[in-house]
Formats: sequence, structure tokens, C-alpha cells
Amino acid sequence: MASADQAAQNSKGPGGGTPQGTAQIGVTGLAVMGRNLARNLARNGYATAVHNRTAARTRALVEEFGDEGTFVPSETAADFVASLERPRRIIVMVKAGEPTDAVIEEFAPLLEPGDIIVDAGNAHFADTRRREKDLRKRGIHFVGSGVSGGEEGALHGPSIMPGGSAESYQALAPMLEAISAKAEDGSPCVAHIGPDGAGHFVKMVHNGIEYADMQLIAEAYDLLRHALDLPPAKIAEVFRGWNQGRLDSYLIEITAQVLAHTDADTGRPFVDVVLDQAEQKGTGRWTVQTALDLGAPVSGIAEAVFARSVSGHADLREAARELPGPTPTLLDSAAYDRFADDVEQALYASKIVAYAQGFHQIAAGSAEYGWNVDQGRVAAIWRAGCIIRAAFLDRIRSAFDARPDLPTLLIDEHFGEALRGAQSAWRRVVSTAAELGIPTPGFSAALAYYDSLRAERLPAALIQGQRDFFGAHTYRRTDRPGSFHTLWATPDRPEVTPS
Ligand code: NBP
Repeated sequence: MASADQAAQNSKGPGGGTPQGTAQIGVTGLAVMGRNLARNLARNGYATAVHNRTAARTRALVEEFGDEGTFVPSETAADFVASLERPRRIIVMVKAGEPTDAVIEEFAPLLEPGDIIVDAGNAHFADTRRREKDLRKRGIHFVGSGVSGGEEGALHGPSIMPGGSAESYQALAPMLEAISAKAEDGSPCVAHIGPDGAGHFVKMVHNGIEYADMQLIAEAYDLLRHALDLPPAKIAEVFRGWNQGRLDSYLIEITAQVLAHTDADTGRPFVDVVLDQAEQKGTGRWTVQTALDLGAPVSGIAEAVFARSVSGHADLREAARELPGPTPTLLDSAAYDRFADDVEQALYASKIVAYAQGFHQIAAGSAEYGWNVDQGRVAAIWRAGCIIRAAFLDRIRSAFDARPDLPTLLIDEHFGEALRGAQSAWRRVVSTAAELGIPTPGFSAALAYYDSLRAERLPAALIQGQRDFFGAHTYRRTDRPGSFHTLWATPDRPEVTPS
């Protein structure tokens, strides 16, 4: 509870004499995320300067929650900056894109070398790199920080992924650790991810993995619904059971709750009255676009993004509705237990693949930009606070801690063992889905990736032949070094070595 002094300070509005240099940190942008982050800071005992373009939001925050801690409200950027102790720490929590640039341009001229601007919005990491470079020239630290966990996380403890300089992280660490989620072992879910855009890059991949995880869970539901004709409430029970085991996670838990929910208006299962067109804000798309640039094959994430896109093409789906499929059949009721167990195995195996692909992308980004990201630390700070929080992440942390240069999670001893145990069931599920005409792009892509990695020979050799045939793109041979080209138009097709 706030002291009398704090209450007095909170009551001083703009123009009523904003205290100078007393706030330890400031938040500008007080919509749902910024407001909750400011409350979290104040609740943790930090005197928090608050500011918003539209001052009504600032006033509303102090009026509603002023007794939660020390807030120092300002109506102008100049008053806000003046209210902060040095070096100034300013968290920007505005709509990503142009608003972030507008806020930086408003505040940067008011700051001094050594001050820190933290962009905690969902910026594209390339924008963060640009902003960091520009502000570094002006002597200002710019920290692009991923924040995951939605509005509840912002208030009660998010997973925080800050980039930027090590020096700025030191100045922020105690506060970020205090407000972050805590893993079961008590460790704070925040770590310095790496320089410039590393934090926003890792947050982007986090969101991509979130897309993949949600898609896989949705496919598991769809299989149980249409192969076994289970009603949603019954499937909720299955998910609740899974949540007691190795799939224990926030996403499985909320899935069970959504499936168990009944629509008040119609009395029908909620999931049956919701339009089957998934929305997206764009971070999944960024993950896939970036993965393509980096050459990181994140097929599970890509399928999840495309699956949402397909769902949204209502006209296309309507036009194709009459395409033939297999005769609708249900699995024998005796197969119930086995199939549900098979789906659990397929879900777990596909989830391992999705996370392996996401971590591969993080490794590829880290190598490309020289970030030196510690993947074990990333897994550790995703264990609580964020949407993909799960017991599973502790296993991933252990895998990277044991071997920081692990080429893929699939070959870690624990995950390799799980895949070995799951693969027969996984194959049965994918083939059953194909036979019954139930789309499982996530499960199928994950299995194809698994089989591609373990294949001794891939048909890429044939593709090299095709490329050489039509475009003289050359190929390499298995038996000697160098590049070769076959003169395909010449009758005896001699092989030459291009100079
Ligand atoms: P919004 O993304 O809805 O942004 C609204 C805020 O941006 C308001 O404070 C608004 O001020 C301010 N703003 C805008 Br719009 N244009 C501005 C400008 N030109 N100059 C100054 N301020 C401007 O808020 P949110 O949902 O709280 O999200 C904030 C950030 O956090 C976003 O980047 C979002 O992607 C990210 N994020 C959100 C979630 C979530 O669950 N919502 C989760 C994780 C990350 P006004 O009041 O004057 O209009």
C-alpha cells in the first residue's frame, strides 16, 4: 500500500508541480500494456513516471490505481523527462511502427548521453537495429525489448527479452527482474538477449513458435472431433488429462477451458458458434519472412501462418467446398483410447519439431547479426509469464545447457528418445488424417521435416540435375570436390568443369 507521501506525490498533477528527478523509471504509452507495466513497476516499489499522448489516460491511471504505489504523472514530454532521475530510464509502450518513431523523435532531443529508451512494443527487429544505431550516435542507449504475456503478464509478471547494450541492461536489470515472471525455481524470466535487435528478434520467433504450437493443438482437437466424433466437452477432458503429463502448458490448459465453454445465447459449444477464420497481427508472418531470408527451414511455423491464411479465405473455401474427399468414416469406437494416445504422441513429437525449428532460427539470426544468443537462457526465460510457457521449456533449457552448440533439439538425448517412442503413433496419425481427409498441415510438415533430417539421401540431387539442365547452374558431386556442369544439349552429354 502507498504511503501518505506517495499519495501526495500521486495527487500532484501536471502543472501542479511535477516533482523533479524523483522517478526511478518512466512509462510513456498508457494503453492496456503500458498501464499494466507501470502498475507492475509501482507495485514493486519503484517510483514510476507516467505519460501518454492523450493526457486523459495518464489521469485515469493515477485516479484508478494511484494507491498501488508511487506514480509521477506528467502531461508534457518535457515534464515527464524532468521527473526522472539520471540516467533516465524510459519505457515506450506505444503502437509499433510509426508511433514508436514519433515518440523517439519527441523524447530524444530532451535526453542526455547515457539515458536509456526501452521500446517494449512489438517492433520488427530490423526497425530496432535502425533505431539503436541512430540513437547510439546520439549517445542514447536504445533497448528493443520483447515483452510476452499479454495484459495480464504485463501486470503480474511478463517474460521479458531485452536487447541493446550490456551497459543499459545493467542499469535496468534490478527493475526488470522485479517485475518479471518467476520460473518454478524462482529465477526471473528476463535475460539480456544480445545487442541491438536481438531481443525483438527472439520475441518474434517466440510468437512464431506460439503460432505453431496453437496450430498443432488445434489439429489435435480436429482429429479427435472428426475421427472419433467426440464432442468438445469430452475433448476438453482429454486435454485436461494431457495437461497433467509432458504436454503441461498454458496453451493446453486454456484450450481445455475454451473447449469446455458453452455459448450462453445458444447453449451450443462455444467453439461451434465462433467463425472458423483465424486472425493474425503479423509477428508470425515476420518470423517466416525472416526465416526465408536466413535460410532457416521453419516449416511448422510457416504452415501455421498459412493455415490461418487459408482459414481466412472464405470465398476460396466456399468455391472449393464440393471438391471430392474420402467417404466420411469414423474410427471404430474400440480404437478410441489408442487413437487419443496416438494424437498425444503426434502432438508432442510435432511440438518438439516446431521448437527445434524456432531455436534453429534464433541460432541463425544470432550468427548472422553476431548476437551470441544463449539459447538455454532463452528457453529459461520462456518458462513462465509468456504464452508458450510450459514444463517442456525446462527440458529445452537443460538440452542447451548441456550442449550450447546443439545443432538441433531433435538429437538431444531426451527429445531423441521421445521422438523414437512417438514416431510410430505420429505416422499412424498423419496417415489416418490423410485417409479421413482431415487437414493436418502442422503434424504433416513436422513429420516431413523429421524424415528429411534423418534421410540418408534427399531428392535434392535430382533437383540439382534439373537446375543444371535448364539453367547450367552446376552441381557438386559426392565423389570429388569442385563444381560441374553437364552439356545436356550435346548428344553424349559430357561433363565439364566451368572455369
Ligand atoms: P496499442 O498498440 O493499442 O497502442 C496505443 C498506445 O499508442 C496509446 O498509448 C496511444 O496514445 C499510443 N500512440 C499511438 Br497509437 N500513436 C502515437 C503517437 N504518434 N505518439 C505517441 N503515442 C502514440 O497499445 P497496447 O495494446 O497497450 O500495446 C502496446 C505495445 O505493446 C504494442 O507495440 C503492442 O504490439 C505490444 N504488445 C501488446 C500486447 C497485447 O497483448 N496487447 C502484448 C505484447 C506486446 P493515445 O492514447 O494518445 O492514443
